[in-house]
Amino acid sequence: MKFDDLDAKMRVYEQSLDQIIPPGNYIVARIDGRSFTRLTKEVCKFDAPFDKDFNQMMVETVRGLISDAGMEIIYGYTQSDEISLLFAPEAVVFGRKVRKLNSVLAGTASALFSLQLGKPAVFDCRICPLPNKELVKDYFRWRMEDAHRNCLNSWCYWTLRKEGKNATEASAELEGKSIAWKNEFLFQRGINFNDLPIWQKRGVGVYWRNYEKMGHNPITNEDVTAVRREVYADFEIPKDFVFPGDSPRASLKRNNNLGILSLFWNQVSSRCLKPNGFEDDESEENE
Ligand SMILES: Nc1nc2c(ncn2[C@@H]2O[C@H](COP(=O)(O)OP(=O)(O)OP(=O)(O)O)[C@@H](O)[C@H]2O)c(=O)[nH]1
Ligand SMILES: [Mg+2]
Repeated sequence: MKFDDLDAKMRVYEQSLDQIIPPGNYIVARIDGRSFTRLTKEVCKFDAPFDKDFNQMMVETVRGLISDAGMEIIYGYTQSDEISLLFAPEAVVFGRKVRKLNSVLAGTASALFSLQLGKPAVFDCRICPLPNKELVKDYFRWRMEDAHRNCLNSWCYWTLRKEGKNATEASAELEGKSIAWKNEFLFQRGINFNDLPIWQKRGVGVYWRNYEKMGHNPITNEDVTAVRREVYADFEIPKDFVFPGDSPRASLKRNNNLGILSLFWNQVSSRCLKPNGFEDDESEENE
């Protein structure tokens, strides 16, 4: 058989499971750490229930994914070991092929997170096509409510563990208990659930925004203000999901909340990732 004939014959099988997200649908990808219960408790021993460094690595992973302009991601969100990414509705990334999105997103997230951790870590990915904006809002409301429930449960669980209960005893004690009971349980131990950091209760939003940067024009000898873009990590997202672009928070103020690892990310991206298609995340709009 000639190569061209063999090629055509085999491609039919290779492409037999290909799926494409139909135009007009929003694409949402959810990336989730594989066996992160073991990774966070045995391999690395991160603080429980919440570890700031672990969360920062997740945030930097989202930042890295969004910084790849070719991906057309308009909003990123992370809580626990998961990341949700919203693509522009008209996105043509990878021809909207499900297998390509799943494999590249899982691979990229795994690489970005592993580089920060210094150990191999693996993420899976699933694609969720959403036919309208309302469902996109519902999707993010769902993940935020999941974060809220997990936050309350894990604070109770780890409080019991720190009091000496083993895993089975702690789970059994919380079985069937109401939200009010859990709040009271924490309150009696000096933890006011309402006062816990918002990133623990709702997760973290990551998106492009503009900011003003002061500069000096040596020719005119004048101070000038330039508008630049950055991938901003919002650790205090509002209770209700605000659709990207509708956000009053996409302001021009410089934020001081940039991740401590963004410096690390800039170094990694310039050393390792730019040759493979990652672009500068500081495009100048108005000098
Ligand atoms: N110590 C610690 N653990 C965390 C933190 N954030 C998330 N995790 C853990 O990450 C795990 C995420 O849960 P799952 O995704 O359901 O469990 P998994 O073990 O990753 O299992 P699969 O996703 O099915 O592979 C839970 O065990 C969380 O406790 C953190 O800040 N500190
Ligand atoms: Mg997981």
